[in-house]
Amino acid sequence: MEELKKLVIDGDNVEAVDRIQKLLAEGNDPNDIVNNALIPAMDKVGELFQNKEYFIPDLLIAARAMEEGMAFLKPLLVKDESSKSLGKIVLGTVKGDLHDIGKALVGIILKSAGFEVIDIGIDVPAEEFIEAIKKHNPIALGMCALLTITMIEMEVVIKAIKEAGLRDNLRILVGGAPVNDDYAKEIGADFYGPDPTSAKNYLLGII
Ligand code: B12
Repeated sequence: MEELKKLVIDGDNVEAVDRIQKLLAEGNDPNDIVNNALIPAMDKVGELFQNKEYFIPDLLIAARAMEEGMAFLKPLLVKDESSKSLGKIVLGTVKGDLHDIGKALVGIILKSAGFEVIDIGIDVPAEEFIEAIKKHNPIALGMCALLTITMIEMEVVIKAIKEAGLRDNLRILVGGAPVNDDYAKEIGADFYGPDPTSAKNYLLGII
């Protein structure tokens, strides 16, 4: 696990996927690989970036290694999609924000729990959230923001949802590193989750 973590930090995507294959062959659980190696690796990358030891290209190549690792593990984390859906969830990262990894992980875990996940991507403006809610009629919306300057978009989206008359039957979940419980309450979201499992448990509790 430590080796895999280092490979992701170094951005060595080829070796990282190779190491994941070895860990799986040794009998490791795919969830443990995500939680004990991939996520801590990105935390370390963030720390290096903050300390100015890493720059944008370093972030990008580490993110690529993380994404390729996740793409490899995804089929093992997601349950048989033919089973009946527990409900639709629309997921997106707010306008101005290009961070994809955390949201994608939330999507994988919710899918594996049996929800139908409609991931509408990154840099999503309020109008596109509204369109997706109208089109898919989900039981919940999950919004992600990783930047302090983009988290305010979550409030914009919630206001637009209210104005469009779509708030009543919709649970709104928010997450991402700068977001917390107080902020979620302040903007009128229903739930703040620090990780995908808390979101999954919340949703399982409301259906
Ligand atoms: C990888 C990364 C990037 C990559 C993203 C690639 C990609 N495809 O996603 C790239 C290089 C593009 C990038 C760009 C930038 N980044 Co950046 N990035 C990161 C980094 C290192 C890791 C983020 C990550 O993927 N973490 C791993 C995932 C699994 O964790 P997560 O996203 O937090 O998600 C978890 C939870 O939060 C939760 N969750 C997430 N979403 C949701 C949603 C719901 C509904 C729920 C319930 C839960 C939930 O579950 C997830 C799994 O546990 C972080 C540092 C960090 N430690 O967060 C900086 C960081 C977020 N970036 C930062 C910055 C400053 C930038 C840039 C502005 C840099 C620049 N000068 O250009 C740009 C902004 C671009 C933009 N407009 O968005 C800062 C933000 C500071 C701030 N507070 O505003 C950070 C914190 C780095 C730092 N320490 O300074 N970045």
